[in-house]
Amino acid sequence: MSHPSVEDIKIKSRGLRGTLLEGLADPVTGSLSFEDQRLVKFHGTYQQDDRDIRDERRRQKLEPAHQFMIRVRAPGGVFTPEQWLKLDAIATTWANHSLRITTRQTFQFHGVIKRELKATMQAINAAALDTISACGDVNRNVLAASNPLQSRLHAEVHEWAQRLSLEFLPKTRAYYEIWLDQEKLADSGEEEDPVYGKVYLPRKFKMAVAVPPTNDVDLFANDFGLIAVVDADGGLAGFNVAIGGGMGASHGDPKTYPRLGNVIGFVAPDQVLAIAAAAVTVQRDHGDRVERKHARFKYTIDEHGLDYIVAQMEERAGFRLQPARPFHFDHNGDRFGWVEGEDGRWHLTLSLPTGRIADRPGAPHLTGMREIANVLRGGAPGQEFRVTANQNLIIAGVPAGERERIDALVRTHALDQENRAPTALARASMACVALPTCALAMAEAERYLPDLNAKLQPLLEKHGLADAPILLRISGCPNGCSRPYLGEIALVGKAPGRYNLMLGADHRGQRLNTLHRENITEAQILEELEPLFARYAAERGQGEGFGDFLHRAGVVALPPYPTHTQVLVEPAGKNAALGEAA
Ligand code: SRM
Ligand code: SF4
Repeated sequence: MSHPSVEDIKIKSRGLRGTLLEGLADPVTGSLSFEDQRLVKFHGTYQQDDRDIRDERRRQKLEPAHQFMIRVRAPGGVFTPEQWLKLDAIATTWANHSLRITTRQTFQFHGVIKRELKATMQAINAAALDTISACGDVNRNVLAASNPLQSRLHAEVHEWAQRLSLEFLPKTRAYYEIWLDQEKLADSGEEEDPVYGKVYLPRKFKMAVAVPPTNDVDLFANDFGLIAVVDADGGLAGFNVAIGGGMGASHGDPKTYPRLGNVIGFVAPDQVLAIAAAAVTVQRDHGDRVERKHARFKYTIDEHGLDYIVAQMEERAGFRLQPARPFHFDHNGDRFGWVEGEDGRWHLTLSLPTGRIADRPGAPHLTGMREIANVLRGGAPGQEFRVTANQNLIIAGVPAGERERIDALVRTHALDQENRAPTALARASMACVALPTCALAMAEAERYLPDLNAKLQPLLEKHGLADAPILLRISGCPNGCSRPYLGEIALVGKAPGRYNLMLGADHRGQRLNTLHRENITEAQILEELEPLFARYAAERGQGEGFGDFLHRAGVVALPPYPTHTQVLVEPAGKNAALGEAA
Protein backbone atom coordinates (compact mmCIF):
# COMPACT_ATOMS: atom_id res chain seq x y z
CA MET A 1 0.00 0.00 0.00
CA SER A 2 1.43 3.38 -0.89
CA HIS A 3 1.38 6.05 1.79
CA PRO A 4 0.13 9.61 1.31
CA SER A 5 2.78 12.30 0.90
CA VAL A 6 3.80 14.42 3.87
CA GLU A 7 2.35 17.44 2.02
CA ASP A 8 -1.06 15.70 1.85
CA ILE A 9 -0.87 14.61 5.47
CA LYS A 10 -0.20 18.19 6.60
CA ILE A 11 -3.07 19.64 4.55
CA LYS A 12 -5.58 17.10 5.81
CA SER A 13 -4.39 17.18 9.41
CA ARG A 14 -6.84 19.81 10.80
CA GLY A 15 -4.00 21.85 12.24
CA LEU A 16 -1.66 18.93 13.06
CA ARG A 17 -4.35 16.96 14.93
CA GLY A 18 -4.83 13.99 12.59
CA THR A 19 -6.03 11.00 14.59
CA LEU A 20 -3.46 11.49 17.34
CA LEU A 21 -5.97 11.40 20.18
CA GLU A 22 -7.41 8.09 19.00
CA GLY A 23 -3.97 6.64 18.20
CA LEU A 24 -2.59 7.47 21.64
CA ALA A 25 -5.59 5.80 23.28
CA ASP A 26 -5.29 2.58 21.24
CA PRO A 27 -3.95 -0.08 23.66
CA VAL A 28 -3.45 -2.77 21.01
CA THR A 29 -0.23 -1.39 19.56
CA GLY A 30 2.72 0.64 20.82
CA SER A 31 2.77 2.43 17.48
CA LEU A 32 0.91 5.30 15.82
CA SER A 33 -0.52 5.24 12.28
CA PHE A 34 1.79 6.24 9.41
CA GLU A 35 0.10 9.65 9.10
CA ASP A 36 0.20 10.34 12.85
CA GLN A 37 3.88 9.41 12.99
CA ARG A 38 4.50 12.29 10.56
CA LEU A 39 2.26 14.70 12.48
CA VAL A 40 3.54 13.89 15.95
CA LYS A 41 6.96 15.28 14.94
CA PHE A 42 5.46 18.78 14.87
CA HIS A 43 4.59 18.20 18.53
CA GLY A 44 8.25 17.45 19.29
CA THR A 45 8.33 13.68 19.37
CA TYR A 46 9.44 10.87 17.02
CA GLN A 47 8.33 7.28 16.99
CA GLN A 48 11.39 5.02 17.02
CA ASP A 49 12.21 1.44 17.90
CA ASP A 50 15.17 -0.12 19.67
CA ARG A 51 17.30 -1.29 16.73
CA ASP A 52 19.53 -3.43 18.97
CA ILE A 53 16.63 -5.84 19.48
CA ARG A 54 14.80 -5.35 16.17
CA ASP A 55 15.92 -8.64 14.58
CA GLU A 56 15.29 -10.65 17.72
CA ARG A 57 11.74 -9.30 18.00
CA ARG A 58 11.15 -10.04 14.34
CA ARG A 59 12.28 -13.64 14.91
CA GLN A 60 9.86 -13.87 17.83
CA LYS A 61 7.10 -12.46 15.60
CA LEU A 62 6.65 -9.47 17.92
CA GLU A 63 6.08 -5.91 16.74
CA PRO A 64 9.22 -3.73 17.00
CA ALA A 65 9.98 -2.34 20.47
CA HIS A 66 8.26 0.97 19.70
CA GLN A 67 9.29 3.91 21.80
CA PHE A 68 9.36 7.67 21.47
CA MET A 69 12.11 10.25 21.47
CA ILE A 70 11.00 13.62 22.84
CA ARG A 71 12.84 16.86 22.07
CA VAL A 72 12.38 19.91 24.27
CA ARG A 73 12.05 23.39 22.73
CA ALA A 74 14.58 25.54 24.55
CA PRO A 75 15.68 28.57 22.50
CA GLY A 76 19.24 29.45 23.50
CA GLY A 77 19.43 26.34 25.70
CA VAL A 78 19.02 27.85 29.18
CA PHE A 79 17.48 25.92 32.12
CA THR A 80 17.00 26.90 35.75
CA PRO A 81 18.18 24.48 38.47
CA GLU A 82 14.50 23.79 39.26
CA GLN A 83 13.86 22.87 35.62
CA TRP A 84 16.93 20.66 35.64
CA LEU A 85 15.58 18.69 38.59
CA LYS A 86 12.26 18.20 36.82
CA LEU A 87 13.94 17.07 33.59
CA ASP A 88 16.03 14.64 35.62
CA ALA A 89 12.87 13.25 37.25
CA ILE A 90 11.26 12.79 33.82
CA ALA A 91 14.35 10.97 32.52
CA THR A 92 14.33 8.57 35.44
CA THR A 93 10.56 8.05 35.58
CA TRP A 94 9.55 7.70 31.92
CA ALA A 95 12.64 7.70 29.73
CA ASN A 96 15.85 5.65 29.59
CA HIS A 97 17.50 7.32 32.61
CA SER A 98 19.52 9.71 30.52
CA LEU A 99 19.36 13.31 29.36
CA ARG A 100 20.83 13.78 25.90
CA ILE A 101 22.20 17.25 25.09
CA THR A 102 21.65 17.83 21.37
CA THR A 103 23.66 19.75 18.80
CA ARG A 104 20.87 22.35 18.85
CA GLN A 105 21.19 23.28 22.52
CA THR A 106 18.40 21.30 24.04
CA PHE A 107 17.58 17.93 25.61
CA GLN A 108 16.16 14.78 24.16
CA PHE A 109 14.56 11.96 26.09
CA HIS A 110 14.72 8.49 24.60
CA GLY A 111 12.72 5.33 25.27
CA VAL A 112 9.32 6.72 26.30
CA ILE A 113 6.51 4.26 25.55
CA LYS A 114 3.26 5.32 23.92
CA ARG A 115 1.01 4.89 26.91
CA GLU A 116 3.27 7.16 28.97
CA LEU A 117 3.86 9.75 26.26
CA LYS A 118 1.12 12.08 27.38
CA ALA A 119 2.15 12.00 31.04
CA THR A 120 5.71 12.77 29.96
CA MET A 121 4.59 15.72 27.83
CA GLN A 122 2.57 17.02 30.77
CA ALA A 123 5.56 16.71 33.08
CA ILE A 124 7.67 18.70 30.59
CA ASN A 125 4.96 21.35 30.61
CA ALA A 126 4.96 21.38 34.41
CA ALA A 127 8.64 22.34 34.17
CA ALA A 128 7.55 25.46 32.22
CA LEU A 129 8.93 23.95 29.02
CA ASP A 130 7.31 22.56 25.91
CA THR A 131 8.16 20.58 22.79
CA ILE A 132 6.17 22.52 20.18
CA SER A 133 8.03 22.79 16.88
CA ALA A 134 11.08 20.95 18.19
CA CYS A 135 10.69 18.75 15.08
CA GLY A 136 8.60 18.99 11.88
CA ASP A 137 8.42 21.31 8.86
CA VAL A 138 8.62 24.48 10.92
CA ASN A 139 11.19 26.75 12.54
CA ARG A 140 13.20 24.51 14.90
CA ASN A 141 14.93 25.23 18.19
CA VAL A 142 16.71 28.57 17.80
CA LEU A 143 20.38 28.59 18.77
CA ALA A 144 22.07 31.41 20.65
CA ALA A 145 25.69 31.97 21.63
CA SER A 146 26.40 30.42 25.01
CA ASN A 147 29.02 33.12 25.46
CA PRO A 148 29.78 32.82 29.18
CA LEU A 149 31.74 36.04 29.55
CA GLN A 150 29.50 38.91 28.50
CA SER A 151 26.47 38.59 30.75
CA ARG A 152 24.56 41.53 29.27
CA LEU A 153 25.14 40.48 25.68
CA HIS A 154 24.31 36.88 26.49
CA ALA A 155 21.00 37.94 27.98
CA GLU A 156 20.28 40.05 24.90
CA VAL A 157 21.01 37.39 22.27
CA HIS A 158 19.22 34.81 24.37
CA GLU A 159 16.20 37.11 24.33
CA TRP A 160 16.44 37.24 20.52
CA ALA A 161 16.46 33.45 20.31
CA GLN A 162 13.29 33.41 22.45
CA ARG A 163 11.60 36.05 20.32
CA LEU A 164 12.42 34.28 17.06
CA SER A 165 11.20 31.00 18.46
CA LEU A 166 7.89 32.48 19.69
CA GLU A 167 7.35 34.46 16.51
CA PHE A 168 7.46 31.30 14.39
CA LEU A 169 5.46 28.91 16.54
CA PRO A 170 2.50 27.41 14.65
CA LYS A 171 -0.82 28.99 15.64
CA THR A 172 -2.73 25.70 15.95
CA ARG A 173 -3.88 24.82 19.46
CA ALA A 174 -3.55 21.12 18.70
CA TYR A 175 -0.66 20.71 21.16
CA TYR A 176 -2.69 22.08 24.06
CA GLU A 177 -5.74 19.96 23.23
CA ILE A 178 -3.90 16.69 22.64
CA TRP A 179 -1.23 16.74 25.32
CA LEU A 180 -2.56 19.12 27.96
CA ASP A 181 -6.26 18.24 27.73
CA GLN A 182 -7.22 21.85 27.14
CA GLU A 183 -10.72 22.49 25.90
CA LYS A 184 -11.46 22.68 22.18
CA LEU A 185 -12.34 26.19 21.07
CA ALA A 186 -14.80 27.06 18.31
CA ASP A 187 -12.06 27.35 15.69
CA SER A 188 -10.40 24.02 16.57
CA GLY A 189 -8.73 22.72 13.45
CA GLU A 190 -9.41 25.97 11.55
CA GLU A 191 -6.99 28.40 13.20
CA GLU A 192 -5.59 30.99 10.80
CA ASP A 193 -1.82 30.80 10.52
CA PRO A 194 -0.41 33.71 8.52
CA VAL A 195 3.10 32.23 8.36
CA TYR A 196 2.53 28.51 7.95
CA GLY A 197 -0.99 28.32 6.48
CA LYS A 198 -2.18 24.72 6.16
CA VAL A 199 0.92 23.41 4.40
CA TYR A 200 3.62 24.56 6.82
CA LEU A 201 7.12 24.77 5.33
CA PRO A 202 8.45 22.37 2.70
CA ARG A 203 11.00 21.17 5.28
CA LYS A 204 12.57 22.03 8.61
CA PHE A 205 13.98 25.57 9.00
CA LYS A 206 16.79 26.49 11.38
CA MET A 207 17.90 29.77 12.93
CA ALA A 208 20.88 30.79 15.07
CA VAL A 209 22.29 33.91 16.72
CA ALA A 210 26.08 34.21 17.11
CA VAL A 211 28.25 36.68 19.01
CA PRO A 212 31.71 37.14 17.44
CA PRO A 213 34.46 36.22 17.94
CA THR A 214 32.88 32.88 18.95
CA ASN A 215 30.89 30.89 16.44
CA ASP A 216 29.79 28.27 18.98
CA VAL A 217 26.44 27.90 17.21
CA ASP A 218 27.98 27.03 13.81
CA LEU A 219 25.98 29.88 12.38
CA PHE A 220 26.69 29.07 8.72
CA ALA A 221 25.06 25.64 9.07
CA ASN A 222 21.67 27.32 9.61
CA ASP A 223 18.98 28.38 7.14
CA PHE A 224 18.91 31.84 8.74
CA GLY A 225 21.58 33.29 11.00
CA LEU A 226 22.16 36.54 12.85
CA ILE A 227 25.69 37.69 13.66
CA ALA A 228 25.64 40.26 16.47
CA VAL A 229 27.40 43.54 15.73
CA VAL A 230 28.36 45.49 18.81
CA ASP A 231 28.53 49.29 18.95
CA ALA A 232 31.21 51.42 20.58
CA ASP A 233 29.51 51.22 24.01
CA GLY A 234 29.28 47.44 23.93
CA GLY A 235 25.56 47.58 23.08
CA LEU A 236 23.89 45.74 20.26
CA ALA A 237 24.01 47.78 17.01
CA GLY A 238 22.22 45.12 14.98
CA PHE A 239 23.00 41.94 13.10
CA ASN A 240 24.58 40.73 9.91
CA VAL A 241 22.20 38.27 8.28
CA ALA A 242 23.29 34.96 6.76
CA ILE A 243 21.00 32.63 4.80
CA GLY A 244 21.17 29.22 3.17
CA GLY A 245 23.27 27.03 5.45
CA GLY A 246 22.54 23.34 5.90
CA MET A 247 24.41 20.09 6.40
CA GLY A 248 22.12 17.28 5.20
CA ALA A 249 23.14 15.20 2.17
CA SER A 250 22.47 11.68 0.85
CA HIS A 251 25.16 9.25 -0.23
CA GLY A 252 25.34 9.03 -4.02
CA ASP A 253 22.89 11.87 -4.70
CA PRO A 254 24.78 14.87 -6.10
CA LYS A 255 21.63 16.98 -5.95
CA THR A 256 22.10 17.05 -2.17
CA TYR A 257 25.09 18.63 -0.45
CA PRO A 258 26.15 20.53 2.66
CA ARG A 259 26.28 24.26 2.15
CA LEU A 260 27.44 27.23 4.19
CA GLY A 261 25.24 30.29 4.57
CA ASN A 262 25.87 33.53 2.64
CA VAL A 263 26.13 36.83 4.48
CA ILE A 264 23.60 39.06 2.71
CA GLY A 265 23.61 42.32 4.68
CA PHE A 266 23.02 44.11 7.96
CA VAL A 267 19.77 44.88 9.82
CA ALA A 268 18.97 47.03 12.84
CA PRO A 269 17.33 45.25 15.80
CA ASP A 270 13.87 46.58 14.91
CA GLN A 271 14.15 45.00 11.45
CA VAL A 272 15.04 41.51 12.64
CA LEU A 273 11.57 39.97 12.84
CA ALA A 274 10.59 41.32 9.42
CA ILE A 275 13.67 39.96 7.67
CA ALA A 276 13.33 36.60 9.43
CA ALA A 277 9.66 36.39 8.38
CA ALA A 278 10.70 37.26 4.84
CA ALA A 279 13.21 34.38 4.77
CA VAL A 280 10.69 31.91 6.17
CA THR A 281 7.89 32.89 3.78
CA VAL A 282 10.16 33.02 0.70
CA GLN A 283 11.17 29.44 1.51
CA ARG A 284 7.52 28.53 2.18
CA ASP A 285 6.49 29.81 -1.26
CA HIS A 286 9.53 28.82 -3.35
CA GLY A 287 10.81 25.65 -1.66
CA ASP A 288 10.49 22.26 -3.36
CA ARG A 289 7.20 20.62 -2.34
CA VAL A 290 7.77 17.45 -4.37
CA GLU A 291 11.19 16.10 -3.45
CA ARG A 292 11.65 16.31 0.34
CA LYS A 293 15.37 15.59 0.11
CA HIS A 294 15.66 18.70 -2.02
CA ALA A 295 13.33 20.94 -0.07
CA ARG A 296 15.68 22.90 2.19
CA PHE A 297 16.21 26.67 1.82
CA LYS A 298 19.81 26.11 0.62
CA TYR A 299 18.52 24.38 -2.53
CA THR A 300 15.83 27.03 -3.08
CA ILE A 301 18.61 29.64 -3.02
CA ASP A 302 20.85 27.73 -5.42
CA GLU A 303 17.92 27.03 -7.74
CA HIS A 304 16.66 30.61 -7.97
CA GLY A 305 19.95 32.45 -7.38
CA LEU A 306 20.98 34.36 -4.27
CA ASP A 307 20.19 37.79 -5.76
CA TYR A 308 16.62 36.79 -6.59
CA ILE A 309 16.03 35.38 -3.11
CA VAL A 310 17.49 38.47 -1.40
CA ALA A 311 15.36 40.75 -3.61
CA GLN A 312 12.27 38.71 -2.67
CA MET A 313 13.15 38.98 1.00
CA GLU A 314 13.67 42.75 0.79
CA GLU A 315 10.35 43.19 -0.98
CA ARG A 316 8.50 41.21 1.69
CA ALA A 317 10.34 42.91 4.55
CA GLY A 318 9.67 46.36 3.04
CA PHE A 319 13.26 47.64 3.30
CA ARG A 320 16.69 47.18 1.73
CA LEU A 321 19.40 45.44 3.69
CA GLN A 322 22.34 47.64 4.64
CA PRO A 323 25.82 46.48 3.57
CA ALA A 324 27.14 43.77 5.89
CA ARG A 325 29.48 45.00 8.65
CA PRO A 326 32.90 43.38 9.07
CA PHE A 327 33.08 40.58 11.60
CA HIS A 328 35.55 37.97 12.71
CA PHE A 329 35.08 34.49 14.16
CA ASP A 330 38.09 32.86 15.76
CA HIS A 331 36.63 29.47 16.68
CA ASN A 332 33.45 27.43 16.87
CA GLY A 333 34.22 25.48 20.04
CA ASP A 334 33.50 26.00 23.71
CA ARG A 335 35.85 27.43 26.33
CA PHE A 336 36.29 24.95 29.20
CA GLY A 337 36.83 25.36 32.93
CA TRP A 338 35.93 28.35 35.12
CA VAL A 339 35.78 31.88 33.81
CA GLU A 340 34.68 35.01 35.63
CA GLY A 341 31.79 36.90 34.04
CA GLU A 342 31.66 40.70 33.79
CA ASP A 343 29.20 40.71 36.71
CA GLY A 344 31.73 38.97 39.01
CA ARG A 345 29.94 35.63 38.94
CA TRP A 346 31.55 32.48 37.64
CA HIS A 347 30.79 30.07 34.82
CA LEU A 348 32.06 26.51 34.56
CA THR A 349 31.99 24.74 31.19
CA LEU A 350 32.11 20.96 31.42
CA SER A 351 32.97 18.66 28.55
CA LEU A 352 30.59 15.72 28.65
CA PRO A 353 31.24 12.72 26.41
CA THR A 354 28.81 12.99 23.47
CA GLY A 355 26.41 15.04 25.56
CA ARG A 356 24.76 11.99 27.16
CA ILE A 357 24.17 12.58 30.86
CA ALA A 358 23.61 9.22 32.55
CA ASP A 359 24.90 7.27 35.54
CA ARG A 360 27.64 4.91 34.37
CA PRO A 361 30.06 2.84 36.49
CA GLY A 362 32.64 5.27 37.84
CA ALA A 363 30.89 8.25 36.22
CA PRO A 364 27.54 8.99 37.91
CA HIS A 365 26.90 12.11 35.85
CA LEU A 366 23.12 12.23 36.23
CA THR A 367 23.41 12.00 40.01
CA GLY A 368 26.23 14.55 40.07
CA MET A 369 24.26 17.09 38.07
CA ARG A 370 21.23 16.52 40.29
CA GLU A 371 23.35 17.37 43.33
CA ILE A 372 24.73 20.49 41.64
CA ALA A 373 21.18 21.58 40.72
CA ASN A 374 20.23 21.10 44.38
CA VAL A 375 23.09 23.39 45.44
CA LEU A 376 22.05 26.08 42.94
CA ARG A 377 18.27 25.94 43.33
CA GLY A 378 16.58 28.99 44.73
CA GLY A 379 19.58 31.16 43.84
CA ALA A 380 19.65 34.56 42.16
CA PRO A 381 18.43 34.89 38.55
CA GLY A 382 21.21 33.92 36.14
CA GLN A 383 22.26 30.98 38.30
CA GLU A 384 21.44 28.51 35.57
CA PHE A 385 22.50 25.71 33.26
CA ARG A 386 23.29 26.44 29.63
CA VAL A 387 23.69 23.66 27.12
CA THR A 388 25.89 24.43 24.15
CA ALA A 389 25.51 23.53 20.49
CA ASN A 390 28.73 21.54 20.91
CA GLN A 391 26.89 19.24 23.36
CA ASN A 392 28.64 20.63 26.42
CA LEU A 393 27.27 22.09 29.60
CA ILE A 394 27.82 25.40 31.34
CA ILE A 395 27.04 25.86 35.02
CA ALA A 396 26.50 29.61 34.87
CA GLY A 397 26.18 32.50 37.29
CA VAL A 398 27.81 30.80 40.27
CA PRO A 399 28.74 33.11 43.19
CA ALA A 400 32.44 32.90 44.04
CA GLY A 401 31.60 31.37 47.42
CA GLU A 402 29.94 28.32 45.82
CA ARG A 403 32.79 27.40 43.47
CA GLU A 404 34.50 25.04 45.84
CA ARG A 405 31.30 23.12 46.53
CA ILE A 406 30.62 22.74 42.79
CA ASP A 407 34.22 21.68 42.15
CA ALA A 408 33.95 18.97 44.79
CA LEU A 409 30.76 17.61 43.20
CA VAL A 410 32.34 17.69 39.74
CA ARG A 411 35.30 15.74 41.10
CA THR A 412 33.37 13.13 43.06
CA HIS A 413 31.02 12.46 40.14
CA ALA A 414 33.78 12.42 37.49
CA LEU A 415 31.86 15.11 35.64
CA ASP A 416 34.62 16.32 33.37
CA GLN A 417 34.93 13.38 30.96
CA GLU A 418 34.82 10.03 32.68
CA ASN A 419 37.59 9.38 35.18
CA ARG A 420 40.51 10.93 33.40
CA ALA A 421 41.51 14.43 32.56
CA PRO A 422 39.69 15.30 29.36
CA THR A 423 41.93 15.28 26.33
CA ALA A 424 41.93 18.15 23.87
CA LEU A 425 40.56 15.75 21.26
CA ALA A 426 37.70 14.55 23.48
CA ARG A 427 36.75 18.13 24.25
CA ALA A 428 36.66 19.07 20.58
CA SER A 429 34.76 16.03 19.36
CA MET A 430 31.09 15.51 18.80
CA ALA A 431 28.85 12.65 17.67
CA CYS A 432 25.21 12.35 16.71
CA VAL A 433 22.91 9.88 18.47
CA ALA A 434 22.78 7.21 15.71
CA LEU A 435 22.25 3.62 16.99
CA PRO A 436 20.26 2.20 18.64
CA THR A 437 17.45 4.76 18.43
CA CYS A 438 17.92 6.63 15.16
CA ALA A 439 15.98 4.99 12.34
CA LEU A 440 18.31 6.48 9.72
CA ALA A 441 21.67 5.42 11.21
CA MET A 442 23.92 3.41 8.92
CA ALA A 443 26.78 3.16 11.44
CA GLU A 444 27.48 3.86 15.11
CA ALA A 445 28.32 7.39 16.24
CA GLU A 446 27.59 8.30 19.90
CA ARG A 447 28.47 4.84 21.19
CA TYR A 448 31.61 4.64 19.06
CA LEU A 449 33.16 8.07 19.69
CA PRO A 450 34.83 7.23 23.05
CA ASP A 451 36.48 4.13 21.51
CA LEU A 452 37.69 6.03 18.49
CA ASN A 453 39.07 8.81 20.67
CA ALA A 454 40.90 6.23 22.77
CA LYS A 455 42.57 4.90 19.61
CA LEU A 456 43.43 8.28 18.14
CA GLN A 457 44.85 9.70 21.36
CA PRO A 458 48.00 7.51 21.45
CA LEU A 459 48.70 8.41 17.81
CA LEU A 460 48.44 12.08 18.64
CA GLU A 461 50.65 11.62 21.70
CA LYS A 462 53.25 9.73 19.68
CA HIS A 463 53.62 12.82 17.49
CA GLY A 464 53.57 15.36 20.32
CA LEU A 465 50.03 16.47 19.49
CA ALA A 466 48.35 15.57 22.78
CA ASP A 467 47.19 19.16 23.26
CA ALA A 468 46.09 19.82 19.67
CA PRO A 469 42.34 20.64 19.81
CA ILE A 470 41.51 18.90 16.54
CA LEU A 471 37.84 19.16 15.70
CA LEU A 472 36.51 15.62 15.24
CA ARG A 473 32.89 14.92 14.34
CA ILE A 474 31.07 11.66 13.66
CA SER A 475 27.65 11.13 12.15
CA GLY A 476 26.01 7.76 11.67
CA CYS A 477 24.72 8.77 8.23
CA PRO A 478 25.12 11.67 5.79
CA ASN A 479 22.23 13.70 7.26
CA GLY A 480 24.90 15.40 9.31
CA CYS A 481 23.32 15.89 12.73
CA SER A 482 26.74 16.41 14.37
CA ARG A 483 27.54 18.93 11.59
CA PRO A 484 30.34 16.63 10.41
CA TYR A 485 31.05 18.62 7.25
CA LEU A 486 32.47 21.31 9.55
CA GLY A 487 34.92 18.90 11.22
CA GLU A 488 38.67 19.11 10.62
CA ILE A 489 38.34 15.31 10.72
CA ALA A 490 34.93 13.75 10.20
CA LEU A 491 33.51 10.27 9.87
CA VAL A 492 30.22 9.91 8.05
CA GLY A 493 28.57 6.51 8.39
CA LYS A 494 28.11 4.32 5.29
CA ALA A 495 27.49 0.86 6.76
CA PRO A 496 28.17 -0.90 10.08
CA GLY A 497 31.83 -0.22 10.89
CA ARG A 498 32.44 1.75 7.68
CA TYR A 499 32.71 5.48 7.21
CA ASN A 500 33.58 8.16 4.69
CA LEU A 501 36.62 10.04 5.98
CA MET A 502 36.24 13.78 5.44
CA LEU A 503 39.10 16.21 6.08
CA GLY A 504 39.94 19.89 6.11
CA ALA A 505 37.28 22.14 7.63
CA ASP A 506 38.57 25.09 9.62
CA HIS A 507 37.76 25.52 13.31
CA ARG A 508 35.69 28.63 12.75
CA GLY A 509 32.72 27.03 10.99
CA GLN A 510 33.56 28.90 7.78
CA ARG A 511 34.99 26.17 5.52
CA LEU A 512 33.49 22.78 4.73
CA ASN A 513 35.65 19.69 4.61
CA THR A 514 36.18 17.36 1.64
CA LEU A 515 35.74 13.65 1.06
CA HIS A 516 39.18 12.09 1.51
CA ARG A 517 38.53 8.31 1.52
CA GLU A 518 35.25 6.51 0.95
CA ASN A 519 33.68 3.62 2.88
CA ILE A 520 36.68 2.64 5.01
CA THR A 521 37.11 0.71 8.25
CA GLU A 522 38.57 1.86 11.57
CA ALA A 523 41.94 0.29 10.79
CA GLN A 524 42.06 2.16 7.47
CA ILE A 525 41.00 5.41 9.14
CA LEU A 526 43.87 5.16 11.65
CA GLU A 527 46.26 4.23 8.85
CA GLU A 528 45.20 7.30 6.85
CA LEU A 529 45.41 9.67 9.78
CA GLU A 530 48.71 8.74 11.38
CA PRO A 531 51.00 9.98 8.57
CA LEU A 532 48.94 13.19 8.44
CA PHE A 533 49.45 13.70 12.19
CA ALA A 534 53.19 13.13 11.67
CA ARG A 535 53.35 15.74 8.90
CA TYR A 536 51.20 18.19 10.87
CA ALA A 537 53.49 17.86 13.89
CA ALA A 538 56.60 18.46 11.76
CA GLU A 539 55.37 21.14 9.37
CA ARG A 540 52.59 23.14 11.05
CA GLY A 541 52.91 26.87 11.43
CA GLN A 542 52.45 28.81 14.66
CA GLY A 543 48.82 28.37 15.79
CA GLU A 544 47.89 26.65 12.52
CA GLY A 545 44.88 24.33 12.83
CA PHE A 546 44.91 20.79 11.43
CA GLY A 547 42.34 21.58 8.73
CA ASP A 548 44.17 24.74 7.65
CA PHE A 549 47.43 22.78 7.50
CA LEU A 550 45.87 20.07 5.32
CA HIS A 551 44.85 22.76 2.84
CA ARG A 552 48.22 24.51 2.84
CA ALA A 553 50.02 21.20 2.43
CA GLY A 554 47.78 20.33 -0.52
CA VAL A 555 46.43 17.17 1.15
CA VAL A 556 42.86 18.35 0.58
CA ALA A 557 41.26 20.89 -1.73
CA LEU A 558 38.01 22.83 -1.43
CA PRO A 559 34.94 20.66 -1.91
CA PRO A 560 33.21 20.63 -5.32
CA TYR A 561 29.88 22.04 -4.07
CA PRO A 562 29.20 25.65 -3.05
CA THR A 563 30.97 26.45 0.19
CA HIS A 564 30.57 30.21 0.32
CA THR A 565 33.62 30.84 2.37
CA GLN A 566 33.90 34.29 0.84
CA VAL A 567 32.12 35.86 3.78
CA LEU A 568 33.34 39.21 4.98
CA VAL A 569 36.16 38.42 7.34
CA GLU A 570 38.00 41.02 9.33
CA PRO A 571 41.68 40.20 9.87
CA ALA A 572 42.13 38.80 13.38
CA GLY A 573 43.46 41.36 15.79
CA LYS A 574 42.04 44.60 14.45
CA ASN A 575 38.35 44.44 15.19
CA ALA A 576 38.36 40.96 16.55
CA ALA A 577 37.38 41.95 20.04
CA LEU A 578 33.79 42.62 20.97
CA GLY A 579 32.77 46.21 21.24
CA GLU A 580 34.79 47.27 18.22
CA ALA A 581 32.38 47.13 15.33
CA ALA A 582 33.70 48.94 12.30
FE1 SRM B 1 19.11 15.60 12.97
C1 SRM B 1 16.98 13.58 11.33
C2 SRM B 1 18.99 13.66 15.67
C3 SRM B 1 20.66 18.03 14.75
C4 SRM B 1 20.10 17.11 10.05
N1 SRM B 1 18.08 13.95 13.43
C5 SRM B 1 17.21 13.28 12.64
C6 SRM B 1 16.48 12.18 13.41
C7 SRM B 1 15.22 12.77 13.98
C8 SRM B 1 16.23 10.86 12.64
C9 SRM B 1 14.92 10.69 11.94
O1 SRM B 1 14.49 11.57 11.16
O2 SRM B 1 14.31 9.64 12.15
C10 SRM B 1 17.54 11.91 14.52
C11 SRM B 1 17.00 11.33 15.83
C12 SRM B 1 18.07 10.49 16.49
C13 SRM B 1 17.71 10.05 17.85
O3 SRM B 1 17.52 8.83 18.05
O4 SRM B 1 17.65 10.86 18.76
C14 SRM B 1 18.23 13.25 14.58
N2 SRM B 1 19.59 15.86 14.88
C15 SRM B 1 19.54 14.89 15.84
C16 SRM B 1 20.24 15.32 17.09
C17 SRM B 1 19.62 14.78 18.37
C18 SRM B 1 21.71 14.91 16.98
C19 SRM B 1 22.52 15.01 18.25
O5 SRM B 1 23.21 14.03 18.50
O6 SRM B 1 22.49 16.00 18.94
C20 SRM B 1 20.16 16.85 16.92
C21 SRM B 1 18.89 17.43 17.50
C22 SRM B 1 18.83 18.88 17.28
C23 SRM B 1 17.74 19.59 18.02
O7 SRM B 1 17.79 19.64 19.24
O8 SRM B 1 16.86 20.18 17.35
C24 SRM B 1 20.13 16.96 15.41
N3 SRM B 1 20.11 17.33 12.49
C25 SRM B 1 20.79 18.12 13.38
C26 SRM B 1 21.65 19.01 12.68
C27 SRM B 1 22.62 19.99 13.32
C28 SRM B 1 22.06 21.38 13.43
O9 SRM B 1 20.86 21.60 13.23
O10 SRM B 1 22.85 22.26 13.74
C29 SRM B 1 21.50 18.75 11.33
C30 SRM B 1 22.28 19.40 10.17
C31 SRM B 1 21.84 20.78 9.87
C32 SRM B 1 20.74 20.77 8.85
O11 SRM B 1 19.57 20.64 9.24
O12 SRM B 1 21.04 20.85 7.66
C33 SRM B 1 20.52 17.69 11.23
N4 SRM B 1 18.58 15.42 11.03
C34 SRM B 1 19.16 16.08 9.97
C35 SRM B 1 18.62 15.56 8.75
C36 SRM B 1 18.98 16.05 7.31
C37 SRM B 1 18.12 17.17 6.88
C38 SRM B 1 18.33 17.52 5.43
O13 SRM B 1 18.46 18.69 5.12
O14 SRM B 1 18.32 16.62 4.60
C39 SRM B 1 17.72 14.53 9.10
C40 SRM B 1 16.90 13.65 8.16
C41 SRM B 1 15.61 14.26 7.81
O15 SRM B 1 15.23 15.33 8.28
O16 SRM B 1 14.92 13.62 6.99
C42 SRM B 1 17.74 14.46 10.54
FE1 SF4 C 1 20.59 9.65 12.82
FE2 SF4 C 1 22.02 10.25 10.69
FE3 SF4 C 1 21.24 12.18 12.34
FE4 SF4 C 1 23.09 10.51 13.13
S1 SF4 C 1 23.29 11.92 11.38
S2 SF4 C 1 21.29 11.12 14.32
S3 SF4 C 1 22.51 8.64 12.17
S4 SF4 C 1 19.92 10.95 11.10
